[in-house]
Amino acid sequence: MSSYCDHCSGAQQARLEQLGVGFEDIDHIICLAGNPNTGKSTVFNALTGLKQHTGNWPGKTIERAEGGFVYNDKHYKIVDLPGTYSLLSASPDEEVARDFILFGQPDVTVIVLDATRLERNLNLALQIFQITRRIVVAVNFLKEARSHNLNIDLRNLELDLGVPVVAIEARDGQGFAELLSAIAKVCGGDIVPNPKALKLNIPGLKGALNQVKQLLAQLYPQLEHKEWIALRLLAGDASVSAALARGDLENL
Ligand SMILES: Nc1nc2c(ncn2[C@@H]2O[C@H](COP(=O)(O)OP(=O)(O)OP(=O)(O)O)[C@@H](O)[C@H]2O)c(=O)[nH]1
Ligand SMILES: [Mg+2]
Repeated sequence: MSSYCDHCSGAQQARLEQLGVGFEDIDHIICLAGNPNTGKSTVFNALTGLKQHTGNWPGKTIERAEGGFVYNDKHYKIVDLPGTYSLLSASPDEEVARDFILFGQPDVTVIVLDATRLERNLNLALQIFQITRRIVVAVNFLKEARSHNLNIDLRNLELDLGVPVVAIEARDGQGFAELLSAIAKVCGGDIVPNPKALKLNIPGLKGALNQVKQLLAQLYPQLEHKEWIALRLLAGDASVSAALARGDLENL
């Protein structure tokens, strides 16, 4: 497999214009996901400037921040998701992040990782891999990691994950040209990420999954992401079954 960073090294100089939301003709919607305190909002602020819109997520007291920017003549809307450790439990933050990645139809989900806590951060990343393939990983806090003698081999990480991986120093504004280039390439189909899925070698799981998927297809023909939802139902995920029963997942 070729390295996505080969593409990134030829990154065009970012021609970044910052716009508030509300402009027409958005070409792409992207979102920022990751554990708490990985630098998502720092990236968001750097890309959107001060022209951003904040409000609450519908029906929740969780802040929703979205903004816009133009990169290489394409208009992007970017949504800053709440930081979460997982997408699996019923906390409102996790519900917001999960539902947006599932149903907000982002063209790219940028997963911001903290290099000093890579293993814990990858837990969430692998959960996102189960939902969408359109992923760019941005590794932040690399300087801090180095100062703790943690040397992260980004090229191998990229090969292992199967998605573009870029290094950023969000607070210093470094790495954004490469990040924007990777986002644009995934949006435009020049890079097709191939996220490595967890192998589910559990006897009988495949058959059970197919049965639940068939049932879902009968009951909720419009429902997207049936495989992921079936998997969560089999895992006994109370929040997903409640959302399904309420019709929330179907209507999103
Ligand atoms: N040293 C260093 N600090 C950073 C960097 N990027 C962000 N920070 C700091 O890390 C802290 C958290 O950054 P945020 O951007 O708020 O993180 P977040 O991911 O939005 O956090 P939540 O919204 O709580 O999930 C802030 O104090 C930032 O200034 C970086 O590249 N280097
Ligand atoms: Mg934030």
